[in-house]
Amino acid sequence: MPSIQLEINTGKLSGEGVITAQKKLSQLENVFEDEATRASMDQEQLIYEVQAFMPVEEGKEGGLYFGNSTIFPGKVNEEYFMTRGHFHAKLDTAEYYWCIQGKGALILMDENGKTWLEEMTPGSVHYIPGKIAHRVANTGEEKLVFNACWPSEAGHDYGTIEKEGFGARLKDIEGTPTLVATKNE
Ligand code: PAN
Ligand code: ZN
Repeated sequence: MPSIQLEINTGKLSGEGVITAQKKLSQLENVFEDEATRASMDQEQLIYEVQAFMPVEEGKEGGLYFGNSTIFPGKVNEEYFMTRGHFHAKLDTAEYYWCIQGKGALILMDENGKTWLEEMTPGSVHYIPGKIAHRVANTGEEKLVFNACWPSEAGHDYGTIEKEGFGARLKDIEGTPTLVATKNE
């Protein structure tokens, strides 16, 4: 079994089998409410980076995956840089997130569209129950770094969020991160 290293101060993973993927603004079409502003910004801007260690085949039951996500600071108009967000494809599978560095919000949504958030600060631990969509926004001035652990059978359903979105968006309203309900809620 390969072994990996977690850099304790930065949450970064290294070792055999760790994969890294980056999301630039160019890859996040229609993720932010103000698509015209997103399209007018620097498309090379890195929004987030994800590392994952997946020691068993994807979809296999009983295994666990381990990840590190870094979201860079910034906004598209009033909306903070954030992940795409997803339900798990095997809907009733849970996940842990824990914050290493920075300041942010874990945005959660149930199947009825009810949307709420948990604040992320270094050391905060977040249990995301099954059937709950999850997305993270960086509300601070520095990088937001968190680790995650999720079941190998979970998979990712991005399509539902692409089609229906979350019930609310996290915006900087006069300097305060505020959940603003979307029209289709
Ligand atoms: C995380 C997320 C990661 C990136 O590892 O996949 O933070 O967010 P998106 O996948 O929504 O782009 C996780 O929740 N895994 O299940
Ligand atoms: Zn997940």
